[in-house]
Amino acid sequence: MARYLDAITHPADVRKLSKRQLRELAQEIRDTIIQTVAKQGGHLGPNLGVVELSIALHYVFDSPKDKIIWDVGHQSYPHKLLTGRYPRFHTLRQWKGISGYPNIDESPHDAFGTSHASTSVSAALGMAVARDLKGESYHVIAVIGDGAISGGMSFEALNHAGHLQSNLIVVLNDNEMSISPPVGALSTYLSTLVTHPNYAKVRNKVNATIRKLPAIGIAASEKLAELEDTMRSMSKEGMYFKALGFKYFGPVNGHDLGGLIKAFRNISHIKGPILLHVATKKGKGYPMAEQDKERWHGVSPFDVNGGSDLKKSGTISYSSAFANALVKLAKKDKRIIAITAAMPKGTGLDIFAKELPGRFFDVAIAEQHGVTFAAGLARMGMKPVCAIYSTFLQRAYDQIIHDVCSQNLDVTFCIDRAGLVGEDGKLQHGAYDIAFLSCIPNMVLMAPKDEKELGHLLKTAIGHKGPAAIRYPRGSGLGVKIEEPRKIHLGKGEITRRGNDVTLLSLGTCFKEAMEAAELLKKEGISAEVINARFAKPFDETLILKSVKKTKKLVTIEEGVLRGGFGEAMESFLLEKNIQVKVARIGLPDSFIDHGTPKELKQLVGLTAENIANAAKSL
Ligand SMILES: Cc1ncc(C[n+]2csc(CCOP(=O)(O)OP(=O)(O)O)c2C)c(N)n1
Repeated sequence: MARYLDAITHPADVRKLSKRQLRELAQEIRDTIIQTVAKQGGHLGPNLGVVELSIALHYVFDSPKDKIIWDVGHQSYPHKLLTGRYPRFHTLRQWKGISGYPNIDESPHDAFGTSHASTSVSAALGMAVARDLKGESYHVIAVIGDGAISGGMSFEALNHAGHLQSNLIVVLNDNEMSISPPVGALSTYLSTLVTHPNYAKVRNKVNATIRKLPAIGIAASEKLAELEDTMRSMSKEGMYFKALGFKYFGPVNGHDLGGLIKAFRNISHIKGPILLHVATKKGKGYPMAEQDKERWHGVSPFDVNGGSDLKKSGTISYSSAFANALVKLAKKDKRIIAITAAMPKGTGLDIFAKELPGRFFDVAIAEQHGVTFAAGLARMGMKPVCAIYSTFLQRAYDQIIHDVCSQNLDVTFCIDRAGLVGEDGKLQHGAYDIAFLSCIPNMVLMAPKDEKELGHLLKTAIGHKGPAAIRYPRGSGLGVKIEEPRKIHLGKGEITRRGNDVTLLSLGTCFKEAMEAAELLKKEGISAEVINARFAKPFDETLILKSVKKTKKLVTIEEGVLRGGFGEAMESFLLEKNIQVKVARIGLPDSFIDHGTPKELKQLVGLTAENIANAAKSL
């Protein structure tokens, strides 16, 4: 039983509470989030940091009439709890349960779906312009972190918003952290605003002026002019935003509920684009998360008291296997450079950064820049390796084509989280990379069957003159013994089990399910040949042709979309060769796949040994 949350079915219920009750509500929200994330995993630090901010937003603004857009959306748990979703919150990130991100199909209060960084100001501006064109009246508020605001799209959106001068509120949630420490001049600039000796003076002056504004609905022109004068007098503070055409306020303390409510109330009267700079503490209220912000950004289920990870696997992850192999190769070849876009820990490159700091670059949340930066390095004879999650590489598509592949530059893409990622859901699955990379001229695309082969393919990719990509999944490897990375002949697959009746051709780590399917088929007297394709492009034409000419039946297996995928390429290849083969393709459907456990999702799409065996039998 929750004292307050049980009674909050709509944000209007929040407005009925006294200041003391709001503070108690904040504690209840924190407790609920800690308990739920400890059980289910999810984003902890980002949500604990925005509890007061979320309460104040819903206290002052009138969602769903007013639109609140959460950038990335990983910090939307308090918002979900304040908008009637407490009764279902225990289903967070579970199949058919509450999503870990805003989702327009989940609630009218989720004004815009998010998951990738730096989209909120663009979406908010679009909504503000639609409102004005339709002659409507409501507030549009984008809440964006200091990490996400450094992404290119945010610059573009601020630039455009400053030009249009539409009424728009951007709340900068500045906790001085991305997932890892933020990178770049903008974050240095923001922290000078928060830590400047004048901060307290400036903040008091701004707050005092904001507080002097009359209550909602009363004409406030004189006070507004005074406020704008105050702002103008603060020559340096917020200069960056002012130069872009925004009115800058802050920084205000993001954990002072009363102060936040006043600030929101009063800026809601001001016309044009406004930026309210709010200083928050990531992990606020859970001491371990306050201390180690990176570790507690996003977590697996954990023990609330001791903080230990309850799901720790004894097997090395693909990310670590990749990073270890890269360090080995880079120690022998000075041209190798490692690049991440704000994911040093997630990609395993923190290992590389420790060993070879001079050749490690975190470019911030800037996948597009990261890829073209790599192209520049490659043009000058270096061997850059971009480790980017499949879903975030989508951002850099034109850069891959225009800057890397068209010039046949020597960039290696290490595509982590390829395939289904599980609980993070539909906008984080690495579903499309096979389809979107294999159609680009000059691109080589590979996928290892296990963590040992990942090292071999990495050496192959770096040794190849031209662009090459390796895709590998989230999570732990199969537990095979790692060997010294060795080069594999480009485009060579391998037969891992001989058979005569059907060919099971798998790309990547679905190899495991393919081998298990062959065992199941054996029990039914069917002899399956299993091929580990290794290469989606160029693929092993000779090996595949030889096998299907014998078996006349082919099942392709891939953890990527079927449309434009590996199986489709096989079908058109066989058609071109005029070879009659019955084909079944297993992979991801032409629909967005929601959140759930990896096991549930694999079952849903049929990436299981049983389904592969059934497909083979149906042929
Ligand atoms: C395009 C893209 N790249 C990378 C990520 C992974 N990512 C999720 S949250 C995050 C950090 C965001 O930092 P900030 O905006 O400051 O929010 P905070 O978590 O600190 O509240 C990153 C890099 C992403 N969501 N989108």
